[in-house]
Amino acid sequence: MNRFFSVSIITLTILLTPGCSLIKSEHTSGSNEHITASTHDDSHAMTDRNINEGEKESDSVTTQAKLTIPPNIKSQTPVPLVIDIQDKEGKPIAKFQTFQEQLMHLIVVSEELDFFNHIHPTYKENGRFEVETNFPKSGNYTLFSDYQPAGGKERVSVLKAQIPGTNPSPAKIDLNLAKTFGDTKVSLTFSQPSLKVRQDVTLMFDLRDTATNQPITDLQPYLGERGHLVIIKQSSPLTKADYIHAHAVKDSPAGKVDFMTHFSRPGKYKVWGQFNRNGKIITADFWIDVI
Ligand SMILES: [Cu+2]
Repeated sequence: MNRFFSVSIITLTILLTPGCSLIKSEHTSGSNEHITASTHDDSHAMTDRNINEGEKESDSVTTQAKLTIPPNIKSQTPVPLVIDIQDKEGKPIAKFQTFQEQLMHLIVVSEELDFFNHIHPTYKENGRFEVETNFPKSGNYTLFSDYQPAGGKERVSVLKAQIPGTNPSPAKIDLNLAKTFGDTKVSLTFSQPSLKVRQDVTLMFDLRDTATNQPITDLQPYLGERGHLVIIKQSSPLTKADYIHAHAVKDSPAGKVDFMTHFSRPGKYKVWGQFNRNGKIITADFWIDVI
């Protein structure tokens, strides 16, 4: 453990209630000059009714995720990440439930949302998960760690890492909804003429083979579903409230994958749809505007 140190942020995640999450962030100070974590406070005011409604006693456990990475990390070099899931007192949470075929889903994004990585840390023991990732450039990164303690609900803890160097320029926002990703042409349409807050909306992905322009016929389940969609609101700094993981609608015609979701705040959002074409994962990313 000597050459490891803790990145200076611990996020306490309390009670994920459906459609509404309550987060308490606790910040400890870091001592390393090469990596710091930005502080943020994404506490939400919620009523007692929301907190208690439908919550079982067994799920009232507060969990926190702690990220440990080696000092002097560089961009474009594999970085070993250690994520410890603990209760409020810092005792390891030892048992997790598999959901979407994994014990933990980890989404790593750059603060500008131009980099996205969806990886699955390996569970060691005593609440510890390990994985390697690559940070492509200097700047701030947010890691959304998605896990489900045994007997509890799915939780998302937010972790931060910083790669030293020049600050990257802000993302260029391209609202084009049709793009080609290798041998797949992907276009995105919506159930409504425009995406409005506080409405249930369906995001519809149409996947065609680049060579034939016909709907793809080799779509396989990816992590047990027709596709996965991660949606993150453009914000600085990024917080738990900016993260949405949408589930694919079960039935849709060949070459089409639909996701239902809901936006509570207006703004620019980046979406990453992930699909399995015969073992090859396609990540189709788009910017969308919610009014
Ligand atoms: Cu995953």
